Amino acid sequence: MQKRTLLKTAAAVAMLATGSVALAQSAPFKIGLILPMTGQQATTGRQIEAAARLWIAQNGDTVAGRKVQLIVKDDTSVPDVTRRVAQELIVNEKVDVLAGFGITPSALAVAPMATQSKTPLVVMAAATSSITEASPYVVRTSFTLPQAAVAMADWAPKNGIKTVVTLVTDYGPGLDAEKFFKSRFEFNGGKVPETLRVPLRNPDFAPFLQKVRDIKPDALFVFVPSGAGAAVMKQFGERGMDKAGIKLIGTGDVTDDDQLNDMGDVALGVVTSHHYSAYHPSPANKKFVAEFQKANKGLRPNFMAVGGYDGMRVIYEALKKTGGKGGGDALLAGMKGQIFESPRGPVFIDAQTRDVVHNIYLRKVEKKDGQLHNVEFDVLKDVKDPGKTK
Ligand code: VNL
Repeated sequence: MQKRTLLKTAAAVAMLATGSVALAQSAPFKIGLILPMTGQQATTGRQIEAAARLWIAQNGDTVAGRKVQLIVKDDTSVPDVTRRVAQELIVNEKVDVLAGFGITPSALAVAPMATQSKTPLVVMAAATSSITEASPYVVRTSFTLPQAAVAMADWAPKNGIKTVVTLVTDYGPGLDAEKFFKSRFEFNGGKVPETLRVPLRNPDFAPFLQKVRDIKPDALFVFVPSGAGAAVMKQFGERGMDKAGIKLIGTGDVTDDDQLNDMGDVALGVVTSHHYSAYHPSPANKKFVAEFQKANKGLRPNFMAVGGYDGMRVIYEALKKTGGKGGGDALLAGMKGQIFESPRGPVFIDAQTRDVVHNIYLRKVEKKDGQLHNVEFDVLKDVKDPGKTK
């Protein structure tokens, strides 16, 4: 009798010690990945899903003994749909983490639900500065528009650009880009005679570009979300803006690697500021690009892919730190302060702001081996979001 009890106790102790075994048999760790898989922002969804799947292929689908399950949901980049999908994922699927978020309005729509349910929300794409302040459960692995825009506003006046017209998409990230570019550029002695805003849905750039032609500034500064850059570039060329002596500058969203190679020679020489180029010369990036392309019929990864890939790392590392247990607050604590080498370069998740700190590169579009690339020529190290009020 005594012996049997002892054996039972020993078995129970062994079970506890190998908690990972018990956890592997328990519910999977669910990541609800909400992305625009169809509609105007579909390239962002495609890039991030491909990157998340690459991360899992490279790192396995078990973390600290816990099986990881990725649940991808299409929100068509309509915030009401994002909200509904997030609700389903939280209530029915009981996801451990929410991730993705192609555009700012989608991230903002779900932030209060993350707070209420204590679910970490990993923003992999959206880039308006204020998103991280919308909930203490938001962690960001993409970038912020102020990070990129300020770098361009410092570079331009040192390179013969004294007057600039800004052209941005009329919502969160565009307004951040306009505000931070303009104020820093004017502080540096530059002039901004006009600020133009185009709608997010079905933009027609032609009338705006005509206006820019008439004003004839040294340069046009552009922010459009990933996926819209090729249309801007095409019309910029068709209207002979470059031949009229107007330079195109902007944040790297306009020379997005997803589309850059098909933009044609009009893109040659365009200078942008951004955190990621597929041409970044580090070994880590070369490996990332090669394996991404191999898994996706030659598709070149863009900055969205890197936001997704790094987001998966942040989730995996946090889960590891909890020994596979998870839990909203424990995961969040494990995400804060992470430091790692990303394909973009060194990355730090600021524990105070939960926002990404990384290098911002100045890049020029050049032809390399017959392909158009954003070739980095200067770097600002460890740039924090200049948009934070706290
Ligand atoms: C956002 C910012 C979206 C930058 C983007 O592409 C982008 C956003 C879809 O915050 O909505 O390139």
